Amino acid sequence: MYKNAIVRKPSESLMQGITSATLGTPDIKKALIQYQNYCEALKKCGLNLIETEALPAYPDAVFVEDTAIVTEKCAIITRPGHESRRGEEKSVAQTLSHYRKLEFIQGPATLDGGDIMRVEDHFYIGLSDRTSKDGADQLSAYLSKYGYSSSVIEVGEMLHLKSGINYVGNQIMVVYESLVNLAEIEEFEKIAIPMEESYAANCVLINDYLLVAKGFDLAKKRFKEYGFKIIELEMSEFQKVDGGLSCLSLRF
Ligand code: CIR
Repeated sequence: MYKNAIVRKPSESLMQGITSATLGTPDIKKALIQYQNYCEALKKCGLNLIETEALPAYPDAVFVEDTAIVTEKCAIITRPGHESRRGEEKSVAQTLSHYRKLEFIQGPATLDGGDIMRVEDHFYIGLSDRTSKDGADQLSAYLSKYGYSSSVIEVGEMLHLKSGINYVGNQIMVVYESLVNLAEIEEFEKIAIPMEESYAANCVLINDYLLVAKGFDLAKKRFKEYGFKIIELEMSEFQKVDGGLSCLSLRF
């Protein structure tokens, strides 16, 4: 069970966030409402919210998930893969130091939390434009020091591993339809998300609830068939800067 979540209020600079999408510029007023609803959903899941201060100098700082990997025994502070995001991790480290022993990914290696997917005591590490082989090796060494195993997956075209593959408990993965036959996850049952709804693959199981992006009816139907208790959240303003549901918090 998760108890806590670190979140960060978006600032106006979100409009300058890194993006590959062509959905327009985020509207900060709407983004703040969506963020508030997200925070309410985390509370409904039973989490204590730890809100860190907005960081206007970092347009993508709202996506706190990328800055740390938190386990029961330690927190590993990342070195974000995109230069404009380097520095966001400092205030998260400060916050996490009250809860966990800290370890740090050392440069020039890079690693984004969005590339790290936990399945029980095993961690899948996505190798991507953001997460280097050296970053993956460092994380793997830290994890093994604390008794966790890990393995790597090539991320390919996606921004992050969890853009398209998410573990939702009970040996079930939510994946892009195009990834159902991926060898590294062959032992799992799959909920395949059609490519026209690919954004919905980034969902997150928090205690009793599955948080899913609003507006993806095929995906929603599939989640319901599996019996998940769903909380739907409008994510339009974060989607405009390539951010998904999992990226908006660090759960531990
Ligand atoms: C970025 O490109 O870094 C941000 N615009 C989006 C980060 C999304 N984070 C995530 O998927 N964990």
